[in-house]
Amino acid sequence: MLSKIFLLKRKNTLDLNSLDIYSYPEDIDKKENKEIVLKIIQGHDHGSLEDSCCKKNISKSRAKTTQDTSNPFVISNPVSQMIGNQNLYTICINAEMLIGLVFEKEDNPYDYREIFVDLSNELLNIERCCSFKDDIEIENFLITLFIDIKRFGDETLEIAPEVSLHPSGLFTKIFLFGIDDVGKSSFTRRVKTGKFNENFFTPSKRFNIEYIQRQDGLLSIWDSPGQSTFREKWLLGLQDSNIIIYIIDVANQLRFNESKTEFWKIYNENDLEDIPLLILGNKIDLINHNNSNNDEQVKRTEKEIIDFFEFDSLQHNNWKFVFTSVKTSYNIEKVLNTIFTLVSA
Ligand SMILES: Nc1nc2c(ncn2[C@@H]2O[C@H](COP(=O)(O)OP(=O)(O)OP(=O)(O)O)[C@@H](O)[C@H]2O)c(=O)[nH]1
Ligand SMILES: [Mg+2]
Repeated sequence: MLSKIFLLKRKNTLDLNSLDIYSYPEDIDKKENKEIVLKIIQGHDHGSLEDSCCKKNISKSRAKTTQDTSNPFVISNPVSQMIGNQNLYTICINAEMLIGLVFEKEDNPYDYREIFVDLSNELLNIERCCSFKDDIEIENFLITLFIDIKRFGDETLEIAPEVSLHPSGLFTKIFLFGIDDVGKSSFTRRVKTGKFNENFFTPSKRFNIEYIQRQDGLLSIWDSPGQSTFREKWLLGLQDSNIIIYIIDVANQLRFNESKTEFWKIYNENDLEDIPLLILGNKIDLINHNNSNNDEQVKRTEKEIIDFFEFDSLQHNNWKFVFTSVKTSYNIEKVLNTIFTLVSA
């Protein structure tokens, strides 16, 4: 389990005794022992934080990007180090700073290789959340990186062995997509844990893969990130799916157009006719229906949504629309049964 994150940054001098040190949630070395810090820097690819660790990559990147400044931060490959009893994993940024993760002794830092590099790149070069000029900005960046990597470790790594150890019955890969904020991660959590929390989830930044053993077989839910910058990753998760689930937030009509465009973009660009499709109209609890003729209103709303999204024009004979509320659990069990019905049809 990840226990700490730290950042070592050269001040404006080449003197390694004069570094800015940030760490979260605790100091990397309570005794402020400079020796350890120097050993960490030395241990990173025999680096000195002056030139060696990623200078080569920087010059390559500068040569390539004289007009293109899209990736101002060059991120080196992570290096695993054991210093004393500290299990460390460090990357070098722009040959002037090191970011380090501190793990429990029994952890394998290489499990975190991809997430460490991808997330650092995402935060620094896509979201551009930190320019390293301001202490608060640096601290916020470190906390975000720490929380996201820890979440990956807690959720993905602990769950992964279940698949190889206990697969039984039918295996179904579910690709869950939809624009941001519609409830994909909440749905996945509800199915996995039975829980719902109004403000639990931050927007997803990568695929969150959950395995759920049901009587009818093992489900693998690929909960995708819905924000526009991440939608190009959808195609990666779509491969080899047994069913695709598209989620709409029925209470947010202002975003129906955007949701419709994104759905048809994926549908038209890929051969999806043969894959079962389940469309969920989520957050039905937020629509105020008059109790006396609830059923009729629900049917009318369903028709309006299907008309608006033009789902009737799908070249598909194996699709269904179901209203859900992840919040109240309305139709969640029905969705799970429908998944098995559609997949085995
Ligand atoms: N009222 C209501 N709120 C819901 C429901 N499902 C999810 N929410 C809320 O909607 C918000 C967004 O939910 P998420 O599950 O994070 O949405 P997401 O689709 O994973 O969003 P991205 O990860 O950004 O793509 C959260 O505040 C949830 O609590 C629902 O059925 N009813
Ligand atoms: Mg999400």
